[in-house]
Amino acid sequence: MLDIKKVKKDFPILNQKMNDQRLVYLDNAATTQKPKMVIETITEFYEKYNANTHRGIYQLSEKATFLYEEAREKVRIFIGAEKTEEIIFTRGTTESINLVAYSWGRKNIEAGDEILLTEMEHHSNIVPWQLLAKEKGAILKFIPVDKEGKLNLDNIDQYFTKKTKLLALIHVSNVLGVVNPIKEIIAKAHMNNVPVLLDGAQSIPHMSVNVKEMDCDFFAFSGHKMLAPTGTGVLYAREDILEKMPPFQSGGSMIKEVTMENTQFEDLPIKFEAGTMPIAQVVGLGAAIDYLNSVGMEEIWKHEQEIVNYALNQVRTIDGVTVYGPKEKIERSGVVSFTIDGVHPHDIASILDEAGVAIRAGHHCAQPLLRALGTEATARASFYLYNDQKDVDQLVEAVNKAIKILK
Ligand code: C6P
Repeated sequence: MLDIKKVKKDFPILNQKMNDQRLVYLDNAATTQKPKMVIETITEFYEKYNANTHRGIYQLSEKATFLYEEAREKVRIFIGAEKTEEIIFTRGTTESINLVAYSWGRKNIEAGDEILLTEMEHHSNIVPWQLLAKEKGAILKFIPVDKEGKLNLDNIDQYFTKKTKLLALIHVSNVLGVVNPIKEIIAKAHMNNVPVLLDGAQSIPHMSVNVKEMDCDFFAFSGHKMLAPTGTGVLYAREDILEKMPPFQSGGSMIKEVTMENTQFEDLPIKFEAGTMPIAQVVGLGAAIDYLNSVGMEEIWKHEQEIVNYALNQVRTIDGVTVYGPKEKIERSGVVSFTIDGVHPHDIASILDEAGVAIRAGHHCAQPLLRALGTEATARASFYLYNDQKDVDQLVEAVNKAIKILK
């Protein structure tokens, strides 16, 4: 069992009032709060070790490089990758997916090829492929969701053709918390010789993830959704794939030698890390991984199951509230998306804010999914390891208040 009181104390921002109420932060799918350990690591970095990496022949730079590369090794172990060369630092999930679309996509996708996505995707895993498809004359295909928002996988083989060059899909939905049966989907894709890119933005913060066991070819995620600073993200890809990919951005750092005509690129992973990277933030990501490991990913997942089910049981019984997503009790990450009949979700979020409860309202950057669910916007409460039943109670009380005021 998680000691939530102790966990909460690790997050200074939570120890404050909002509109004279206890702050209840339930927008964790957007970004998470940072524990003291991460904040102190960044401060310590700037106070003691700040220098540019992979360049300086002096101790400070060597120390900064060591800490940066140590964070890469922590990421490697955390996601179960084989080699540190397979871990590329980016600004976040969005940049990781853009890297693949720009570099791998431009090299491998031709006119008439098909890129398979799903209707559940975040815009970050749609728009880069739309741009690539337009440029190359390729075709985007979508695995649909059913009325409840689960992928319709009854006859998954029908989606793969000889022209399918990539399956890019979300691991856990940011709108519904639905966990896709990724191992089965990847096995099917590989049987059809199709590589798979997984958007892990909403899985890696909440559950134990192993890229080797899942057997994905690419795995993209953001540090800031797993307690790390903003400006950090990761692209994992198998070394043999990365070796064949041309650089994404280019300039300083990612080169071995430049003449006026030509450039010899650095080895992996630096080949994909052009310019000065967010060094302190990456070191902070390493500290966030240490923190998550000290709590335990299994414990975090179990705790979120309890909180999300406690929340679902209560929110579902409120008159006039519609909760989106599968009705049966399934494993889902800590997300509850809901609407109140006749009330715009932005109005719900404003009233909840007055009650100290921070949630997100809108389309959650997943408009095709929301349309498939028959709505344009929802209110979304998303939980993390520092949320407890008291937080859910404050949410439910605030929703009831919103109904009284708005209806
Ligand atoms: N979803 C949300 O409130 P970035 O912004 O690059 O760190 O992450 C993009 C992204 C990609 N995939 C999924 C599944 C996501 O949930 C997100 C970010 C936030 O739901 C902000 S829109």
